[in-house]
Amino acid sequence: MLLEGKCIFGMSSTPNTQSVFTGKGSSADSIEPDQFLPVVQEVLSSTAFIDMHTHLFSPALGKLGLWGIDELVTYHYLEAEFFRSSSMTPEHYWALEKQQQADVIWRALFVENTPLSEATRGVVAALQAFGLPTDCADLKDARAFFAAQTLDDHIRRVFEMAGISAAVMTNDPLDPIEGPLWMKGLESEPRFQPVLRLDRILLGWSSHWQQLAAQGYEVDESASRESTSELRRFLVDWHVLMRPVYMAVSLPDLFQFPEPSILGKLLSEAVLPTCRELDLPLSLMIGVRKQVNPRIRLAGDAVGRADLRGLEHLCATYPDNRFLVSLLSRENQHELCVYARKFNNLMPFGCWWFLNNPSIVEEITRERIELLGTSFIPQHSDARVLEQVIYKWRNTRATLAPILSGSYRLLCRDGRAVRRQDIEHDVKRLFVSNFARWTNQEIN
Ligand code: RAT
Ligand code: ZN
Repeated sequence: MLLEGKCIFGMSSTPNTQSVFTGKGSSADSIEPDQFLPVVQEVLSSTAFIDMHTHLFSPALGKLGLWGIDELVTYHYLEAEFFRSSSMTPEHYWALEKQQQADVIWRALFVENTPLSEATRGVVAALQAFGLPTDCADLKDARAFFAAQTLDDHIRRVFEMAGISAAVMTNDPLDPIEGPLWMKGLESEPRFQPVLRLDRILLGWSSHWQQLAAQGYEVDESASRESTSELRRFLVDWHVLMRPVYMAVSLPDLFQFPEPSILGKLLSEAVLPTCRELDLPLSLMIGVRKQVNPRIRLAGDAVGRADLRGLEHLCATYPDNRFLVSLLSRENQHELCVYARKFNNLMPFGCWWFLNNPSIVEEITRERIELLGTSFIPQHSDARVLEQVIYKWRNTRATLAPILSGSYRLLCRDGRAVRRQDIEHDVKRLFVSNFARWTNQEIN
């Protein structure tokens, strides 16, 4: 039993009721249990995190980088909710201009209804963070505010408000807008770390191999042996252009490995060996069921439970590859922790997309701490619009604080004192150094 304010063994059946703290926990600087929550909150808010998966873009990538109120309100998470609260058809909605789309969503979700969902509350929180009204009939004031910002200062301010030092991007070399910008050569921007995203290549080879061919790589539709060695050359060349911190792909719930498919071949013969050669981790985001409702476009993807034997095979067969793994199905989360206990080349990360709600984040994070200690990465924002990092990271900190302090209370009850530096070490490991170590980045 935990005695309030005192970190001692209090079990009546325990013969020795004296403090049994030894080693690093025995000093006078140990924290009283009733102080765990405020200290954890303080450490969480004063630690700058690395946001290890977003869809944000550095200013050098121009209009790809989304920010401001119209983008916030037309986030695809909100579009999905809009069609539940409005009779407007998707076809009608897509024919509107961006500002008109934002206006109809604002009216349906924020004026005619109370914005209670996680995604709608996020917009409210972002407005409030800038001192903007949160219950206006229209978006006039918010538009005026964002129009008055200069992007570079705004990014600095937003990162500071979100408590992040860097955002990791998602960069597709075959994106028709993005690819040519990289080919011209882009200055590196430490606040935005590149990632070589491989979805078009790995999942859409039959309609994208021609793009590689046009860039001078000798590839063919059947992904012959020569093609896979040319794909390796392509990846190495793009590594030189982008300097990515990892390679990534989002995979369906039905993903299997090994399998006699183009995906299986490209993974085993090109991507995995190149990741080893370049010493880069591969991020696998598994469980998406693409376009179950194509009428609502980006909002039309769903989730399916995956069979993780493919992941087991990858971790077991390629011990020299490192895998960052996020799974979309809630039902897969416990298995992921178990696999992470078996394979130290597997780093679970984030509570992705439909999982990024406090109730589910809480459940998953508790489970991960209980099974993995601090050897995982609790969250990424997946932000698509710059200001989203403000609310997403605020919510993560708010959800994590009681979970972490609860873990310290249990540890304390079991006989180990906890000091502020222990908490600082743990928070840094979870939100900075696990990722930095995995991606070979120096941290101070
Ligand atoms: O969360 C999202 O915004 C999804 O649409 C996906 O982009 C997902 O995060 C991904 O990276 O594929
Ligand atoms: Zn994403």
